[in-house]
Amino acid sequence: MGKTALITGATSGIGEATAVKLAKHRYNLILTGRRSERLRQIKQDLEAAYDIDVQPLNFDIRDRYQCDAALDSLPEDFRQIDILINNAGLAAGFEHLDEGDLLDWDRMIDTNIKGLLYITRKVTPQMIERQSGHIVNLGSIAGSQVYENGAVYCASKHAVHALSQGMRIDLLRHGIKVTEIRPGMVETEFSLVRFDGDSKRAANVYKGVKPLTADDVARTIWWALSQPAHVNVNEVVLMPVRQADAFYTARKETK
Ligand code: NDP
Ligand code: 8X3
Repeated sequence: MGKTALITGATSGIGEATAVKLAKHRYNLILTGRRSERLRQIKQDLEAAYDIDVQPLNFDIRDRYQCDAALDSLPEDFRQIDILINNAGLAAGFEHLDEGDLLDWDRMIDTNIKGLLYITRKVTPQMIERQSGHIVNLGSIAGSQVYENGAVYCASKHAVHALSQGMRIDLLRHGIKVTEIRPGMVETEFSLVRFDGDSKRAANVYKGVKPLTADDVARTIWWALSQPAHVNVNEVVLMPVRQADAFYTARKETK
């Protein structure tokens, strides 16, 4: 029986790229997300290309009962989860706090913080039982910097930063590794979601700069996962060359 990784938010972007990377390294995969057709297609593609089994789990991570039911439904062969990639997340909206949409705030807090907690709470007991496992959380540079119009998203990633440190401390005595991956701008569906499908506004985010790709992040996740047993990568901050941090980006002139 090979090793198994659970990746939340595997229907696009970083989660999907990480699924491909781990499939290449012969991990069986549990892939989650709300878009069931995409999960079905990814399962089909990965099982055809690699000698692995993929178990799709179609649920909304904001709902703790759906999280429990989905994980409880796993077949016996998928119950030992060696790697958990807490990736599902989003930014919704881009305005000053006094004009923010409360539904957007709920979406971000419920997905990025509470969803991550629900899944982690469900998966860690069996890692503790085996005294082994590796949890990778998708943080962000927004986990230590706050920019205008992004207060709630940044707060949610500050929470991921705090939770990553807390998990590392609480799981230390069980030999469970915890890594936080904290990228700058990555071109995925992230900006399209943030701007509610406005592709022009989304494209503007990356104007004049070559952003990271989802595969760049997946490669970094694999690097952290493939260290020797006694080595833990606590965190990685990964940036496009022309972006220094949340505030300084050197954009090339474009027509
Ligand atoms: P994408 O929008 O491409 O992917 C987001 C994934 O999260 C999708 O698979 C989506 O699946 C899933 N997701 C969102 N909401 C829910 C939900 N309620 N229930 C279940 N799954 C959900 O964005 P990225 O790949 O860029 O984002 C992945 C992570 O990386 C996020 O945590 C993001 O904050 C972080 N990040 C992104 C950066 C960037 O610039 N792109 C930079 C730094 C961090 P579905 O819609 O099918 O449910
Ligand atoms: C996503 C990167 O800079 O848009 O976490 O917050 S940023």
